[in-house]
Amino acid sequence: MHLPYHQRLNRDLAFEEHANGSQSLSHHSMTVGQEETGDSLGSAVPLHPLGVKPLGNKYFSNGNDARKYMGTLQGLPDEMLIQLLEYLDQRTLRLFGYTCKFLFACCMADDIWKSVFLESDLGKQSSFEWLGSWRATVLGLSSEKQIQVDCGNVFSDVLHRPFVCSHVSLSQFTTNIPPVNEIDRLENLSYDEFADKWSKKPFVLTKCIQHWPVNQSWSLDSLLSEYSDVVFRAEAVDWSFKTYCSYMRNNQDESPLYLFDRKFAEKMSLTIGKEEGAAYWKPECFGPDLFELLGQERPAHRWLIIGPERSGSTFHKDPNATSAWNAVIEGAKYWIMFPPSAEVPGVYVSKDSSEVTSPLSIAEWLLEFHAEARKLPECREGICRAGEILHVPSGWWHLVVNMEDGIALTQNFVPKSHLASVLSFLSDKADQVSGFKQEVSDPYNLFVKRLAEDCPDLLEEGLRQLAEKQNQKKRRWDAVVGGNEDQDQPQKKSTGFSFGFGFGDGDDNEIP
Ligand SMILES: O=C(O)CCC(=O)C(=O)O
Ligand SMILES: [Fe+2]
Repeated sequence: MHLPYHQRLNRDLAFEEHANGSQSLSHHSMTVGQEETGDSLGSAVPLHPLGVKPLGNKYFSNGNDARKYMGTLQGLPDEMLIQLLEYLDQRTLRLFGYTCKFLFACCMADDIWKSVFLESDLGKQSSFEWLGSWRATVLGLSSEKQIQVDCGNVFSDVLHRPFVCSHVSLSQFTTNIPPVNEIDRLENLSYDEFADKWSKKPFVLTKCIQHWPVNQSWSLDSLLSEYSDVVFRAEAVDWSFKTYCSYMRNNQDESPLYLFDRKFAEKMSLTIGKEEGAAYWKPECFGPDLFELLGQERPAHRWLIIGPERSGSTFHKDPNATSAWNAVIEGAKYWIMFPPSAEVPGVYVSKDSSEVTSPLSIAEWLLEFHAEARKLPECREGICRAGEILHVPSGWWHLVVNMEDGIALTQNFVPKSHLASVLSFLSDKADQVSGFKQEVSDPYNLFVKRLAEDCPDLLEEGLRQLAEKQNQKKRRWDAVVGGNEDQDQPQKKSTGFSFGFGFGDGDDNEIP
């Protein structure tokens, strides 16, 4: 529940310069409240920059409600109003906001301006001046030109929630990890130890990447001075590193854009591997990576990851049933993980398990589901700090959040112990296979062919395990649908309902 405001502070209102030089809204001084946090937030969330309050606060107010001054539009729910605003062009959106306070607060919602930015000419440029918000950047408004209106009588969860999410303290989620949940931390491992005991468990290695040159030489500052004009991919945009850094260091987004680039080695002219002058190499303990047999035809497998505090990855499993390692060069990442068969609270998977339906933002998931998730016996949590590397076993669910601005390197791989899972994924979930170049039309058969040429014994064992997995699935299916149907692929029969198989070793129970 949201509690009423109890502190008060003064706030001066400023002018916003119109494009034509005139000014709107008069300058005056008002008081707005400092809010007290609700139970779920754990620690103080600062005042919304416009003074917008959660809906619940309306019932503690003196009846002065900005919604009353919206004319007929007050009949529309907040969600719908925001949706309508998404159809407006930037000029109309800006002017519409000057009609009343409630609409002003709606028209300031920066997510709407992010879409405006992406569709504008600026959205196609790789270098430009980032001015601290999407709206300011689109309109070219420096901070002294930005209007500040006291919206203390605007009560709206839709408007207030993103602000809470982008300011909630992460430490309440990343501390007090129950000891049984702690991801194992080891100094280092040999390949034999990994293969015998660790390939199906997450772990952090604290003394594994110390000798990587990048571990010593990379920092956000050093990358900025060396690669400021290199253009990297950050979700939907390709930005120069200097533009990304100015965004990273000054934004209020609930889900900040995450730099996730798979062509970084070419772009930065890096050599990766054990040769002279290499920037880093894959750790020996993870052993042979069977996707190396695919050479140039292997799917995308390594990424440079850079992001601000609060950026990260919402719950997902890594592609094509691959395993991964993730090495932190600067910063620290909080990981929360679940084995393949777990039902993760707040994560809703589509019937064919091909996608996570409407994933919540990281902050929303943490606020709504973290406490419940942490109590589950399968839950694993841990922090991977600079100079450490974390192992993500094939099929494991994971959510990752950066506790500080940081840099990481990640690589996906196929260890021998997960060959059958990867073969099973490539053959039984062909529609979900991802990351291969378009020319690779049949990844399963290509992989089988390469395995047959280079390591036939491994292939034989992998196919034997694959057949076993498929038989197991069929037996489970028969047990559920009553037995003697003549079908070899349970997925092919649609029954129009969905259920989960809560048994087995977990890496194959994703039948719809
Ligand atoms: O560092 C992160 O955000 C995690 C990345 C990740 O999970 C992935 O690349 O699959
Ligand atoms: Fe991942």
